[in-house]
Amino acid sequence: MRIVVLAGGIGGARFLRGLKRAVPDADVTVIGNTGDDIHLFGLKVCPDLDTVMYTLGGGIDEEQGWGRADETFRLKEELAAYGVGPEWFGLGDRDFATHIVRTQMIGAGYPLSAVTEALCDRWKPGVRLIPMTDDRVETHVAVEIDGERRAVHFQEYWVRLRASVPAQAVVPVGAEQAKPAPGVLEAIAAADVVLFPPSNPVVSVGTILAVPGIREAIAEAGVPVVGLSPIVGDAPVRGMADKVLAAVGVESTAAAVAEHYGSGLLDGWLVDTVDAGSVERIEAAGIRCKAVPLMMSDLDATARMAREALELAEEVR
Ligand code: GDP
Ligand code: FO1
Ligand code: CA
Repeated sequence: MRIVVLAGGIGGARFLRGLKRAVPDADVTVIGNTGDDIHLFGLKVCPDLDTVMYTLGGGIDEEQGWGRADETFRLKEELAAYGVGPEWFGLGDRDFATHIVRTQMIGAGYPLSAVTEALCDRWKPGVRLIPMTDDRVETHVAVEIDGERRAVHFQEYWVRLRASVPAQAVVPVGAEQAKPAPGVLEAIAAADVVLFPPSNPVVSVGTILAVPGIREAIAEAGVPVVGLSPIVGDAPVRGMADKVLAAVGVESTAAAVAEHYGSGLLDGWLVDTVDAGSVERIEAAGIRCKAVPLMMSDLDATARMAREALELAEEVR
């Protein structure tokens, strides 16, 4: 079975681990979000691609969900001693190596998709990981600070400001001009099913869908498209997705997120059992819906979620 998954970082990566456990023989292509990418110290950092690569490759800091296990921060300390920041972004020594290799290869002329493939030669994530685009896309968030409206990089909004100021708009800068990376449209066209893991609907899945051609390819593939809600009990399970949902005028409920994607894109939607009361509303919007446990508390529970998603896909096929 050929499965295409549109993934952000932690939510996407953890779901993929369960999917691989549920269907070990499946041919999984992951289209990764690169809107979170940031250039720091002359290096290109791709948090969501790395989170997927490290999580599936066994290198992730399990508790934190991002960055490397067994990490140290000597380099960051030395940079800080020179007064060189930003001090609010924690790049570890092991992680730095990934960004150095990536930046060096990009400097030598390789596109990000080829670089990601090369990095995955080491990590062997067991899926094909393709960035949504080889072009530069950077999510910016419009905020008002001290009465002044300005746009900050997504990482500054998320990590430095901890989404503590209201987001007025979320803009994937460069997305309109971006082209899907080689293999993206081909994988979608060849897929048996497309899954939206419980990733952030705005700054993860939404950014991938903002690359012209991707949304259209999914709609035209004519295969079941099934998503899992990242919102459980009217709040994100972790992180601050409610803040960016508010910026696009969507309330933080499993039903509102399903309607935001819409029946033109989604065929099926899984909500958590605590949100069973919203199944009727979602089905009324033309999206087949089922309530099942959606907490990725361990690998078995996550594998059950993946099986439920694939079963729902069969029901709507
Ligand atoms: P990020 O790029 O690291 O923010 O990760 P993603 O965009 O892939 O996923 C973030 C989303 O995952 C958040 O909105 C969380 O609510 C959601 N999430 C995290 N853990 C769980 C879980 O156990 N169950 C569900 N349903 N959602 C989760
Ligand atoms: N998240 C944080 O909350 N603080 C950090 O210092 C931080 C550093 C970092 C470094 C590399 C990386 O791949 C991810 C990192 N993250 C950090 C996570 C990441 O910025 C965000 O959680 C996601 O991009 C949000 O979607
Ligand atoms: Ca992310």
